Amino acid sequence: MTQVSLDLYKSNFERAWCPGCGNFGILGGVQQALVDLNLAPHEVIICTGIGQAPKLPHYMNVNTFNGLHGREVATAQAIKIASPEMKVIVHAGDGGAYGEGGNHFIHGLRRNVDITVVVHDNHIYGLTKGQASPTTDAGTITKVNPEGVASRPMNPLALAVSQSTAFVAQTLSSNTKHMVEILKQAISHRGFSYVNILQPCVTWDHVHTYKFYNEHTYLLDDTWNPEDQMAALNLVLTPSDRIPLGVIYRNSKSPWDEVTHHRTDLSLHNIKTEQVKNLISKFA
Ligand SMILES: Cc1ncc(C[n+]2csc(CCOP(=O)(O)OP(=O)(O)O)c2C)c(N)n1
Ligand code: SF4
Ligand SMILES: [Mg+2]
Repeated sequence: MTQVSLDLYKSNFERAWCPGCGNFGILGGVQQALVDLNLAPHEVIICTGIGQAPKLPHYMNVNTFNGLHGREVATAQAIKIASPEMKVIVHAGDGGAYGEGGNHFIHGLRRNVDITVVVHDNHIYGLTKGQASPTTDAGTITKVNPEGVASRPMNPLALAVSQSTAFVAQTLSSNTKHMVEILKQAISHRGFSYVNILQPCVTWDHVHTYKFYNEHTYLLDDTWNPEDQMAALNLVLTPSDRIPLGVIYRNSKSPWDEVTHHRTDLSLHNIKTEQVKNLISKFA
């Protein structure tokens, strides 16, 4: 099989992101990961909702389903079940994934359909001009929180580890090498793979800057065992000003298609075929 080239994924659409936005790095990273995995654009579909992060597939040559804000995990699961041969990837913002789509995210973690969910965590609602999202730090002042955000931020990594999610990782939009490696592992892993990408929003968030991440992040090294769930939970629950990057937790539990296949020998495709045959027989 010939090697897929980066040019296949390139598009000429104008990119409506602020200069310096972390989304540029993520766009380059996901394209490189798909090329490294030798996946052609027709084998991949990226599902998104609304936001700055969800614009990503508009700027590359790939199949896209752009649906409602926060509903991207639901559509991605349906597409994967109907088209198991496709690589199905979600790109969502922290607002869409953890706020408006929080319910889909939680149940996606435990349902374990074989999709990859990439969250561009910029700790803010970027598109709608800087309101607090579920991951905004308590005390942050925004236009709608003049006295500071009162709620504590959500801990989505801890949530994912606690639900025995198949693959849980964190990376940084400006560390291309690390991000590409993590995305490749996530896309290749069977089951629900979740990657939280720390992404500076240079317009609305003046705390989580490139400098901040350079000073506060560190790479998990070879001594880290991502199969130790309790250690992973301890890592992401323990308050620290040092932020880990790497595969935090993974397991090889049977994904949804294997579990359901064991329960019935009627695959979705067979059901569809039977229904079509019945319909045809009515009109024959
Ligand atoms: C159900 C619903 N709620 C709210 C909105 C308005 N809305 C669109 S994008 C957005 C915030 C996007 O923030 P995030 O998901 O973090 O993505 P970012 O723009 O930061 O990448 C909101 C509140 C909407 N379109 N639909
Ligand atoms: S508002 Fe923030 S997230 Fe949106 S394009 Fe600008 S820098 Fe990026
Ligand atoms: Mg956001």
